[in-house]
Order: sequence, then structure tokens, then C-alpha cells
Amino acid sequence: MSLKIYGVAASRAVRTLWMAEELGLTYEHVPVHYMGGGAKTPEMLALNPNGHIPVIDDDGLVVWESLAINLYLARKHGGPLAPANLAEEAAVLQWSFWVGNECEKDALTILMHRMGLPEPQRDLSLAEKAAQRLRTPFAVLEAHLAAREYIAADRFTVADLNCACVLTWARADTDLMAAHPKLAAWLKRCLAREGFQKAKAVGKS
Ligand SMILES: N[C@@H](CCC(=O)N[C@@H](CS)C(=O)NCC(=O)O)C(=O)O
Repeated sequence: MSLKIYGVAASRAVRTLWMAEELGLTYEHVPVHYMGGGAKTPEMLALNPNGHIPVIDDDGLVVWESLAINLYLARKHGGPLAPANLAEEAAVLQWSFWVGNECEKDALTILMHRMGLPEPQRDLSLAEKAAQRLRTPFAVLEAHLAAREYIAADRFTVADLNCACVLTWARADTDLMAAHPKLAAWLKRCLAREGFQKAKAVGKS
């Protein structure tokens, strides 16, 4: 099989799995875990020297960084998820970089300190400060979605997928989501897709 996806679905690898499912790709899933040094074995470091999942090996072409992998897969396979013209490509890149740079760190803090960490290790004040900071980029996406259903085009694209798979972490703050109803509705729409449901279930049966 030509495409191998490394990383358990309960990690950022779900982003890659979601993309592969949306594209209808045939792939081999290698369920490397992020805990216990799974991503830092010599074999994994040879693929991704950062010691992180996800990684793909696409017929010998190795790519890491979850959002970049998705952009690569969209470019390779085309179809409705991929940008159809230069303007859409600009939007896809813009919003993918935006979510990685402006939102991901704070969204992860919310997830970890509201539900991910064992209770004694959680610090709600960190989650609240992260949510406060996220209000600025969230207002930007809320305004962008005022008169449109999707981020980069009039259809679901890799821009929506990349943004949704990061912003899903912030759902752990219900006040933040309630304050951004357009964003919350868009996120719900994206996460309800069959591709995401299938991706979450990969490795579970
Ligand atoms: N920016 C990277 C982050 C990858 C990352 O941090 N992955 C985590 C799992 S979600 C990991 O592999 N952690 C293993 C470790 O730090 O040892 C991406 O988006 O792919």
C-alpha cells in the first residue's frame, strides 16, 4: 500500500486520518502512540526527527506537520477539498497558518486544563487566560462566517478541515463557544461529517 499514516487517532494524527477519509484514500494505519516514547523510537525519529506524530510515508515521500500533510494531500488528490484557483489557495493557506499560529496553543491549553490532564494537574486559571486570548482570533473567524458557510469557498475544503481539527479542542470552554455562535455552528457542521467520525474510530475495532 502506498500511503502509510503513523499516529493513533487519539492524537493530532486524527487530522490526517480525517483528510484521508474525506478523500476516500486507501491507506495503512500505523498506530504509533505519543505516550511512552512511541514517537521517539529510532524508526520514528528517522521519519520525523521532531519525534512527533502524525507522519506520513506516501510511497517513499515522507511528510510531517499535521496541517502541512493535509495541504499536501489536498494538492495531490484534488477534488472539492482542494483549492480550485489561486484565490482559494491563498485562503486555504492563510486560514491554515492562522489556526496554527493564532489559535492552536491556546486551544490546547483549554483542552488540557479543562479535561485532558488528570484533575489534580489541571489549572483552570490557565484555561481561562487561554480562552480570553482566543477571543481575539475567534472574533475574526466569527465575522468571516457571518455570511458564509465555509471558510475558503462555498464548500467544505481543507481550510475548514484544518481549522476545525484545531478548534475542536476549544469546545471544552462552553462560554467561549456560546459567545461565537457562527463559529460554533460551523464547527459542529464540520465535525458532524462522516469523514471525521470514521477518522476518530480508526484503530478502535
Ligand atoms: N505541530 C505538530 C505537533 C505534533 C505533536 O506534537 N504531536 C504529538 C501528539 S498529538 C506528539 O507526537 N507528541 C509526542 C511527544 O511529544 O513525545 C503537528 O501538528 O503535527
